[in-house]
Amino acid sequence: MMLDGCTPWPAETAAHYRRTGLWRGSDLGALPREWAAAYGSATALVSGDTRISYTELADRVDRRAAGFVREGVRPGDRIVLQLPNVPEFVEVAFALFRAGAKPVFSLTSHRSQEIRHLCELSGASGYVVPGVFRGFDHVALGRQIAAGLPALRTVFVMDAVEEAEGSDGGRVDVVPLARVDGDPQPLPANDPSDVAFFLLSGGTTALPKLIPRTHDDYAYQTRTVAELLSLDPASVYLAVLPVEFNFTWGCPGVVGTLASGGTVVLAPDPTADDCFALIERERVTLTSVVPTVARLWLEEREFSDRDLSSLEVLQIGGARLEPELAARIAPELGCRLQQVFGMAEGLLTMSRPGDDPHSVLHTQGRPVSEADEVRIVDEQGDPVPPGGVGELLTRGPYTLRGYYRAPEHNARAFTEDGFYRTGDLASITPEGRLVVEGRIKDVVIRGGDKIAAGEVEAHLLAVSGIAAAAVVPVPDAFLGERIYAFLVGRDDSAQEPPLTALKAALQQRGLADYKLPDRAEYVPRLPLTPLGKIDKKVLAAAAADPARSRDWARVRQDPQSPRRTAGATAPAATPTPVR
Ligand code: J2J
Repeated sequence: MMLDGCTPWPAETAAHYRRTGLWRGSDLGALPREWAAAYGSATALVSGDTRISYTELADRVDRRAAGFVREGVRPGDRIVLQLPNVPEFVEVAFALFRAGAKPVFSLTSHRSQEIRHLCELSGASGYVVPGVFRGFDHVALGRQIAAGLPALRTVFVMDAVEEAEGSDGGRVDVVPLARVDGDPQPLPANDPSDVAFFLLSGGTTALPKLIPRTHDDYAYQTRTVAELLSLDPASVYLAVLPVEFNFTWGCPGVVGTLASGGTVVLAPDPTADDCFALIERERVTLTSVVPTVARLWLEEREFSDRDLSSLEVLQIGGARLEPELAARIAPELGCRLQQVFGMAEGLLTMSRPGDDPHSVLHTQGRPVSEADEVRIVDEQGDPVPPGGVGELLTRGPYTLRGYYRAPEHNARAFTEDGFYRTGDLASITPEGRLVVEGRIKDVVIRGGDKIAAGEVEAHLLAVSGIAAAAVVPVPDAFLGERIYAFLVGRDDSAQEPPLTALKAALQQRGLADYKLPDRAEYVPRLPLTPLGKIDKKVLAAAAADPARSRDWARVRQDPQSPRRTAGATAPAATPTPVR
């Protein structure tokens, strides 16, 4: 049985995946014990000076699982998990799987807006935090959120905290992780087709969506990718990006490496200094980064005398990789480049060892599973001719069939026959390799971080002095894209808030820093398409070229004109289509 609010695969499809051996009846919570039986004293995790063997990891997971049960965590409970790249992340995630609870993976950069939404949407009963991390007090945030959300009963905190009473009036329990400990006890096994945890969607909507991942589908994904990369006990994976990112967690990442008996090294941050030192010290063989981090590393390489010769494969994905950057990887870092196109929703494509050099530089490779189905369709949903560009649709054994508790959004995001509309534009080469050509979804990809334009716009509109807002990506040599906001000030406002004031207001509202606009431009009104929607193509072109004329902003609204504008005089929310 799947958790309520999730969409299962159709029964006959699930039966097919089982019959063909893709889904093997896995239980993620049972894995650490199975791994310990196979790999025992080998090193599973490295973090700073701490080294944890497979046996120790399984013991810690068992004790923590018992501890969570003692603290009232029950099968089916949702627990928001917000920890940095530390062993506790891995231990807590597996302990929660073991206890049948479902962690909701959140970024450490998330603030009150995101966390409150995640807690509310998931109905979380617990929230796991680092304490004070990078100057931000997550315990205080937990108390503040719990004060308005009765379902949230416990904040579990990694660092020691003073037992101060906070804004919740003492209603919420603040429990140090050190106390989440108990003698191992037999716990019921998980149903392999049930949800194991939730990933966060890169999102196209104003509020982020939750992606349910099942035990069987995630075990299949990680196993398949680990096999594709021939991981074995000699493999050493460096977790550079946040562990909660699907790329780092399971592509093959942490889970795939542990399943292969290898060693996972946790990097505290992606800087070249720290990562090169770890690659040298731990003889790292594989790691995964976004293009921005790869660029940073290439810039630092000539100033570093670290020995990177152990590194065999560098996976790069999460954002468009410029062929110019791709071409520098093998010669300058001395390892093989693997392009990865992926999404927390499922589908992964990647180049393979032995692929011809041209395709490694210019394509994102083939789907990892024979059972992945991909379609490229035009605006009507009809297949484009072979090689043509269109929207990428996909379904398969590890691609979701529906977001959690989002029936209306699901009706738009999936076709009737269960294909997920990715919002990415792609083409397929005659050899079956995917080439990402752009996207139609309203998202900015900034250094690999996904920012839903609609989410930032909604917050901008709540800032005083702003009547209309449109957020678009603007190309950037280092981050790939930055966030550019076009704003229309209110007629009645004495002054339009400058960028610094805008950012401060958004931070004040509790929006994560990575979503703050990098630039803002005030215009008298926003351009509209003939159908009355804000014309983001026009805005994106204008953002990319400050010298480009802003005609649409100057011309007074003319009901006869095919290109209309929205702003103070015509609010973006209620445009009337031109006939
Ligand atoms: C262009 N755009 C890309 C690529 C992802 C592995 C790797 C990445 C992700 C990820 C992931 C891209 N070129 N190579 O989960 O396991 C954009 C697309 C896609 C969106 C998904 C993994 N690789 N993208 O990035 O859920 O627009 O997953 O739909 O964060 O990133 O973002 P996310």
